[in-house]
Amino acid sequence: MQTELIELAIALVVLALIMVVLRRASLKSQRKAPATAKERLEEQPKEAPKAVEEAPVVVVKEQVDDEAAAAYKAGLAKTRGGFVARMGKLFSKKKIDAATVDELEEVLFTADIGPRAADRIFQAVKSNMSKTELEDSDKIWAQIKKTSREILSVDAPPVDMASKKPFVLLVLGVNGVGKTTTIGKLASLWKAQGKKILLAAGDTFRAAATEQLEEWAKRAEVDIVKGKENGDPSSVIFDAIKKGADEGYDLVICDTAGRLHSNTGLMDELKKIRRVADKALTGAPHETWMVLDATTGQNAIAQAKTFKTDMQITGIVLTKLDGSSKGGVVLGICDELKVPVRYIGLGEKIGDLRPFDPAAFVEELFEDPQRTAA
Ligand SMILES: Nc1nc2c(ncn2[C@@H]2O[C@H](COP(=O)(O)OP(=O)(O)OP(=O)(O)O)[C@@H](O)[C@H]2O)c(=O)[nH]1
Ligand SMILES: [Mg+2]
Repeated sequence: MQTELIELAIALVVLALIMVVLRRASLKSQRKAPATAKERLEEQPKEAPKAVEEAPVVVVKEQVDDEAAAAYKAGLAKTRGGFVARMGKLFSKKKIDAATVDELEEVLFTADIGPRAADRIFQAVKSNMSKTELEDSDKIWAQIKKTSREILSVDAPPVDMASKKPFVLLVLGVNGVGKTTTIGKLASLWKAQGKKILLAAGDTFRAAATEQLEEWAKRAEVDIVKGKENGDPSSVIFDAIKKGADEGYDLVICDTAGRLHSNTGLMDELKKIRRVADKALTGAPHETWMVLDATTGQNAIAQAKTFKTDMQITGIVLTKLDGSSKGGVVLGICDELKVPVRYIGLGEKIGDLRPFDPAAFVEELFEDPQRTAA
């Protein structure tokens, strides 16, 4: 009897244990599916909110990229509508004859790309392609694009601004080409990349030049060193470079006048600026960029040639492509000067500046609707 009682007690204890285990399991499974939104949020892994935050950023970035691509396309519309459209018309049929190839010569030589670049492209087609290839407009079009890419891809190392502190960039060019505007755009671009930037108002010749640069400095939220009107531009640039070095600036961008009383005067002044910059910081200026106005067509090539002899130009900024059908001049500039185009200006606003990428430029320029439709 006593043994039976003990066995009954053991069975009851086991039963109670089983019930406790079953109850716990049931509670656990209930907790797995949170009932309220708050519970759901609390149950989410720590990374979840981050993913939610990141999503709109991606969308905004895509929008910006789309807008930038559209602005780039629009900026090149006039040039695309010029000599590129004339070539596109020639090659709008798939199969063409020898006469069409000869017409290409005329279009190239009357385009604003300079005779050397025109000849280089024409010879790449006429002399380097087989008879059967010359009947195929797609092949010719591809050859024109390939040669243009080659002309534009001037062999030059990328600008390493971090290699010097401060890195000194001298900007020059004839009057009205867009030097001051370009400096404002560059300052804004590089400031957004986290650089500490100082502008030097080296155009003391024109009354409003300093105020104009000051306005750009405000827009780009960077600092500026100014001199007196009709003062010595070299001394402004000297002071700016010294300040740049003393106060830990990453970059000093120097504006210069585009016109003096005579052109010889301008060249001498610019040479003096170079010497003085080197005195302020040995090796400065580290880059000298010439700004050229695309609307002036082949005149831009002539200007660059004149300056290159005396001024050791290391880069070109081609402005006003948005207002010109003569943007093909960039081919002539690269071919004749062998100086890389660093940036292109596509409008008057602070964001209307793009780094120059030969492959992307050729793709945009030669995207001809007439050929695409053919
Ligand atoms: N459409 C267009 N206009 C531009 C561009 N870049 C500059 N400009 C305009 O060109 C004009 C001259 O620009 P500035 O920056 O003053 O030229 P600058 O070379 O400094 O002129 P100077 O100081 O007189 O030698 C201004 O009206 C600018 O807005 C561009 O890429 N596109
Ligand atoms: Mg200016």
